[in-house]
Amino acid sequence: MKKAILSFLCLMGSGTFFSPATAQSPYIAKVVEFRPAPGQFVNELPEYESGDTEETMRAKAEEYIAHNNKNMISLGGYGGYVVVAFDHTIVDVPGVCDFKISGNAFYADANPRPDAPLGGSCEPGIVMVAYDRNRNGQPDDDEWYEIAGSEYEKKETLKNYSITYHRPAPDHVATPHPDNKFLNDTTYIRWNDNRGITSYMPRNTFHAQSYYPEWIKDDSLMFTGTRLADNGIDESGNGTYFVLYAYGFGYADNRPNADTLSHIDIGWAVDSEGNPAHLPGADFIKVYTGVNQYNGWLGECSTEILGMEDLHIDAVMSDIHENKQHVCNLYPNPVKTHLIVESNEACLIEILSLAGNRILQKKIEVGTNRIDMSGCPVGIYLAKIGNKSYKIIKN
Ligand SMILES: [Ca+2]
Ligand SMILES: [Ca+2]
Ligand SMILES: [Ca+2]
Repeated sequence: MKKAILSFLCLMGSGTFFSPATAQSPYIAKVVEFRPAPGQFVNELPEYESGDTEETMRAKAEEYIAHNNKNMISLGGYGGYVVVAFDHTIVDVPGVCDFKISGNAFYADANPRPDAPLGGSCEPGIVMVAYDRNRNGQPDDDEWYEIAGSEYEKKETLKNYSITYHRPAPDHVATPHPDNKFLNDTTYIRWNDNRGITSYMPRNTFHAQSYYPEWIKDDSLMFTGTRLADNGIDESGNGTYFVLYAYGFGYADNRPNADTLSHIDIGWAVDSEGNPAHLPGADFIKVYTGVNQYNGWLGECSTEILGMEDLHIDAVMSDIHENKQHVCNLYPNPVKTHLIVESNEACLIEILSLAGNRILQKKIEVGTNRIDMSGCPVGIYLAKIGNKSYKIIKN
């Protein structure tokens, strides 16, 4: 008996253990950084008040979108971004989407023809993920990986696009549009990009507040990233009716929240060379407005965010193989009947009781394996796969 306890303690010492799933929240725990580009909803969503700083605006953005609060923040024009953190690592369960981002995208036609392009107000944001490799809870030295959505490989998608916006001078004089009564300043926010273009974000009559983030002290703001092709089309031909079309998948605020095409798979993450990142999961998510387009009276394309959600809070990040050799995921936790084991390697799994007794031993294959635990009493078990062990809760 002594020997059994001793070997169990050794197992405890060498294993990787996880808190019960109930301790974790599926929603955003923290806004790490909020830096919108200029835009017609900036200084309103969230509201800027005199004296606000980068920190107080970060806290306001957090109050808006963390913990399923579901208030809306706007990232402004191209490049504006928000970085959020969760209270756990969102596990990349192989082959399925792992989290969703809620925005305010909608289709103009609620019942479109099956063959019709889906459009309305779709304002796609590029999604990036980071895994907290040094486990310090901060997105510091951790590499960011882009979610390669449906447009990633297209030639119209610009990589390493940079834009700089300039705060209007205090003595700035507005230039109203000669024909469009809704645009009261066509030279409002000057911007230039790294493709040699200089242009302006106009001001419209619907939003009278400053469009440049008031709490930012710098007189210019630079953003760099991937730029998607323009998705807005003036269907009227006379500037009265713009439709902003949805891209396929892999973007924020691009598909209505109820559409599963708004869900994101961490498995789509790629490094800066476009190679699959093979992350065990994501601790931090960044979203930035991915289109640089001004759609007449509708204003600039701006990604909006209401919240994010881990789609499988019970998934267990069981094994973190930095060498990318053996990847294994176990879920759900707690287990009701079957433990699901996704493995990229054929190997043995052993289930042990807390007393160290072997309950079962089974060979698992590459892919999805279902381990029947319906005959096991409620309690805590250890799954041993290769030289790693994982805590399993059976209820
Ligand atoms: Ca996945
Ligand atoms: Ca870190
Ligand atoms: Ca939007």
